[in-house]
Amino acid sequence: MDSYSLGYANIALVKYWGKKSKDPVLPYNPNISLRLDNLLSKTKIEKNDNNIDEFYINDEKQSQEEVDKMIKFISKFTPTNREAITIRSYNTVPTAVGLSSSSSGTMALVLACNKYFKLNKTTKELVEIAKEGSGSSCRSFYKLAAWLEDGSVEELECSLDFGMMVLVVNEDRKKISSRVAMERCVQTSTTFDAWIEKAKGDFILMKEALKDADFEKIGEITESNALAMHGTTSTSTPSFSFLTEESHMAMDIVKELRSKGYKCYFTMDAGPNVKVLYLREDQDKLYEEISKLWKKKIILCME
Ligand code: 2P0
Repeated sequence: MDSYSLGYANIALVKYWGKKSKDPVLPYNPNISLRLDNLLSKTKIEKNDNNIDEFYINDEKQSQEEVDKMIKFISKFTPTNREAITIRSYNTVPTAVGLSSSSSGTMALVLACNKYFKLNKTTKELVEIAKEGSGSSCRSFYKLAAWLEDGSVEELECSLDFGMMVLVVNEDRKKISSRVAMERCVQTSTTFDAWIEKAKGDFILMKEALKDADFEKIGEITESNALAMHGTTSTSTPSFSFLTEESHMAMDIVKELRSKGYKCYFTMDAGPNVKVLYLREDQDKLYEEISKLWKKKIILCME
C-alpha cells in the first residue's frame, strides 16, 4: 500500500491497568495481548507547505490540543530542526471508544516517523518509543505479546488460531480517557493492590495456558482478569464504570452460548464494548448464533 505505515490494535487477555512509573512508562503488572489484524490505523506524513504542523484522523482536522499532544510525543525521537509536517491517519478502529485505537494509531505514527525522517530504528527501538505514546501500543508489534514490569516486551507463542469479535455497545468517544481512569484507580481504588496481586498470578497462569494451548483456561483467565480490572473502577473515588447495562447484556449472551457448548469468552477495556474471544474454526457458527441474540453492530477483528 503506497506510502502508508500500518499499526494494529491489540486487546489484552491479561490487562495493563496502572503505571508503576510514568517516565519511563512501566506497568504495575506484567500483561499479555492478542493483536487484531483487522483493526488497524494507517498513517502517512507529508511536508506541510504552510509551515504549520497539522494532524488529520479520517480526514478530520484535529484540534490544536491534539496536534500539540502528538507533536510533544514525536519531538522525543524526531530531528529538532525538522520542517513542518502534515500527519494523515485513517482508523478502521472507531477512535477512542476502548477499541485500542490509541495502540494502532501510535504504532502507525511511530512507523510513519521512522519512514519519513529516515530514522532507521530497529523494531526493538520502535517498541520502546511507542510505549511513551500509549503504553499498550508496544504490544501491537507482535501477534501475542507480553509487556513486563521492567518495561521489556516479549513475543509469545501459542499454537491456537484465535478469533475475536466486538459486540458494539457504543461508538461514541469515551467520557473518561483510559489514562485518567487508570490514574484514578491507582490513586484511590481500595482494591487496587488486590487487582495487581491477581493480575500477576493471572500472567503466570496465562503464559502456561498459552504454552499448553488450553483454550478453556485461556478464556477463563481472560474473563476473570477483565472483571477484576473493571472492579477497580467501582472501588475508586469518585467511582465510575466503563460498562453499561448493554455491556452486561452482551456478557450474558456470551455466557448463555457457553452454557450451550460454544467455546467463547468475553473481555472489556476502557469502554462499554464487549469483545468475544473464540477459536477461528468456530467463527462462522458463533457469528450466526450471536447475530440472533445481538442486534447491534458486530465487528470481526481478524483477517
Ligand atoms: C490494556 N488498557 O491492557 C488496558 C486495559 C485499557 C484497559 O492499555 O496511559 O492507552 O497511554 O499508557 O495504553 C489503554 O491504555 O494507556 C490500556 P497509557 P493506554 O489494554
